[in-house]
Amino acid sequence: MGLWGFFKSVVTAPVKIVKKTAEVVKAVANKAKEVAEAIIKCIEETAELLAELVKPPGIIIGRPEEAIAAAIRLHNIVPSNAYHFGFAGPAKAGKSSLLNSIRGLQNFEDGAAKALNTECTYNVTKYPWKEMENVILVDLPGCGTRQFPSASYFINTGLGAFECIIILVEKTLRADETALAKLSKSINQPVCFVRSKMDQDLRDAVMNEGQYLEGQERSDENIENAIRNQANARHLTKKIKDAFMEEKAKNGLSDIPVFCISATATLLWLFKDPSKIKTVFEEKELLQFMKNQVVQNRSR
Ligand SMILES: Nc1nc2c(ncn2[C@@H]2O[C@H](COP(=O)(O)OP(=O)(O)OP(=O)(O)O)[C@@H](O)[C@H]2O)c(=O)[nH]1
Ligand SMILES: [Mg+2]
Repeated sequence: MGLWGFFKSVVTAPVKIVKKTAEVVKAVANKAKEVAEAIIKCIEETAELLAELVKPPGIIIGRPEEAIAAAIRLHNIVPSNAYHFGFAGPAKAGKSSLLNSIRGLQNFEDGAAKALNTECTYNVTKYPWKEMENVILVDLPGCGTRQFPSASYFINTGLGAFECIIILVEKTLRADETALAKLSKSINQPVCFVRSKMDQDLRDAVMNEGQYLEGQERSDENIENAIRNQANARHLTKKIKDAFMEEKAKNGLSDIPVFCISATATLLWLFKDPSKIKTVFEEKELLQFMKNQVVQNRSR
């Protein structure tokens, strides 16, 4: 069965999200083989996630009633009616941008969550994922600010009500994020760390640190080639991930996954025009994680 046939068989209502698949596959086919294959895997993972999300939600398994009752009151949501994915973490780590990218929106577009260097998210806001009414992406303010101190962030933002929490992290894992993850774990809530902006890191590594250019002239062409090189993206991802693994282990959080991704350079274009993707990071793994939580933690 071809890719298009595969989509058709697993996705019905939200098919628009992947409706341009035939053109997409053609565009992808023109890219370097390794990147093209990785993009196709991301698209497949998206289709599988969507196929799970079109099913009626059912009940969340294993979450203590009392732990989420207050949070449900706070958000006026009923978890058995919808899947809610919460995007939490420190200020400016890329929460709103990731949410927008998954919705296929650039930060400046109508309907996108505000995500600018100069503008912060101050309220908990729910966004539907495309036309799927039962899938809500929840944009949260940054934690550890004067308005949202870390100690009360989990309770005050009602994080316990959500399907799972995606904690965006900055360059290193800090006490605020580890505390959030521990609270989430304590109520059997799935949680993961996401290190976004990997496109920026790869660009910085090449342009400012001279990495991945060994023995080559620093010409614009060589720099651009190094940024478009999947082996370099893979190498940098491993390096950053290894550092996080160590931090997680020190904090007793080895079981919580970390995904290194680029929201604006990969996920956004995956949902808009995959031919624009330069390299992939761990976007497929993040989508896979979201799917697995829905499969494992719902009684349907
Ligand atoms: N290059 C690049 N820039 C990104 C990425 N994700 C976010 N940014 C930029 O980082 C800045 C902050 O992103 P936001 O999405 O507003 O971060 P936030 O965590 O929602 O911020 P607050 O709501 O204020 O806490 C913006 O200028 C984004 O354009 C990414 O994956 N790649
Ligand atoms: Mg924000």
